[in-house]
Amino acid sequence: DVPSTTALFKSLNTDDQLAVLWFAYTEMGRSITPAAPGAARLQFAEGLLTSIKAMSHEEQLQAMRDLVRKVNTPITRAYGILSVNTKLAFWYQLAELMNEGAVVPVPANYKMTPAANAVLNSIEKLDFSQQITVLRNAVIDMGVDPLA
Ligand code: 45D
Repeated sequence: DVPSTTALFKSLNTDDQLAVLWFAYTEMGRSITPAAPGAARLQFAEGLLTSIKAMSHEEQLQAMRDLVRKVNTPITRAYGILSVNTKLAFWYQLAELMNEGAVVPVPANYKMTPAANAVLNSIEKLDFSQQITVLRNAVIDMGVDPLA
């Protein structure tokens, strides 16, 4: 269910969390698109996406790891003030940019760890709205809330 899948996700290490998000995106991508990850919402993440696009691949990966690990940086603080749906739309947009080659790709031969794979399987067993809830739970605590 949603709580156990969320807990499993949060127990993963940083790279496993990024990998699960990536493969969830590649599998959900087509079903998410009609729901149109809030083009309007993305205006609030535009500056953040622009900064990330300007980075080297290495820095892009580091920025994403910092978000997962809640390392305090200008990027993670900018993320921290976004609403949860904008956070999701931001991750979705990053994944699209990965597809376009503007953001560091997952290596073609990358194999998920068994732990990451177990979480992805458990996400796949949920219905679409539950999957979205798990993803919201996954991204809501990432980054740093500058007001906290
Ligand atoms: O070398 O607004 C590894 C709705 C290690 C509607 C790596 C919605 C090895 C309302 C870490 C693997 C609710 C539908 C490298 C929105 C290595 C609304 C790199 C929902 C390079 C927004 C890994 C939207 C990397 C939804 C770079 C459901 C991984 C959106 C990067 C869902 C992973 C979005 C990324 C999802 C994953 C986005 C960027 C699932 C993004 C996933």
